[in-house]
Amino acid sequence: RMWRHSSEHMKWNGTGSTAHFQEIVLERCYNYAVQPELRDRDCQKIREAFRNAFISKDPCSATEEDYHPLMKLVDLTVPCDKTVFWSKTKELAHQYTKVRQEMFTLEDTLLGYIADDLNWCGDAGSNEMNYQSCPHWKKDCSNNFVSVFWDLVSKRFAENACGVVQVVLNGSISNAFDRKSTFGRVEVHNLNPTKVHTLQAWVIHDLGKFPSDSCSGSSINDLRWIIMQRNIKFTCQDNYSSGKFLQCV
Ligand code: 2NF
Repeated sequence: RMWRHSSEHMKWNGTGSTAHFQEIVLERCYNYAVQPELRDRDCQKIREAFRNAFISKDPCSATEEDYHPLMKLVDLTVPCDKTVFWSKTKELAHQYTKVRQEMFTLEDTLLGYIADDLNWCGDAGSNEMNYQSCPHWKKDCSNNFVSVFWDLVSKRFAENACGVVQVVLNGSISNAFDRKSTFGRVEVHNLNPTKVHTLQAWVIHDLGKFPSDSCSGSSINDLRWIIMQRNIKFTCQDNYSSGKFLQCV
């Protein structure tokens, strides 16, 4: 019976929930200090709302509504001109906002900070998390709780952006702009043209062996076209190495 129980928990192709998920969520919530104005947050409530979003539910039937109680507790707003999106450049974008402390990636907001690099899922008919396996977003189901979470918080983060917003893109891959990425699929389409004046793209060329894409390449032209169709100004800078980007910008 024990054996059967554990094999049922190995049914998915993705990594299981992060060990000590509840404790990590609580600890990160208490430790978060990037936006000190959020000091009145109720971390116990946040942890509980996060857990209630997915616990005892079919891990392949996540919806945005599951996260609404959590979203009500946590503000994803950053000051105008301070938003930084990224795609295939996570580490560099985080180094950048560490140097420029007034700039924010999603992971510099409370909810992004809490959830970054964590994995979570439960099971219908159980009030435990599944630490053995969780649905893989490609091999099992796209409407898993982790993917739905990142799509939703990325959407809210983009909707809240204003002024001049930045995106850090990887010029060492053939499609620096990828329509299927979260940036291309969610964030670009949820910028509010009445609030966002300009999207400023940085195409960084030394994140792999060879420069493969640039501001004049076809993927960035796709992005330029989508942004201009949405009545937002587009600017692009390339010939930046990551070192020069971190120093000069
Ligand atoms: O984990 C995060 N912190 C995260 C995940 C997804 C999206 C952050 N985001 C937000 C950030 F704010 C960025 O502005 O979206 C932007 C980055 O997403 P991207 O998809 O454009 O960039 P990638 O480098 O391609 O992916 C980022 C990470 O998310 C995973 C992917 O494997 C990588 O680890 N990822 C992408 N799409 C999905 C998905 N549908 C996904 N994981 C699960 N389901």
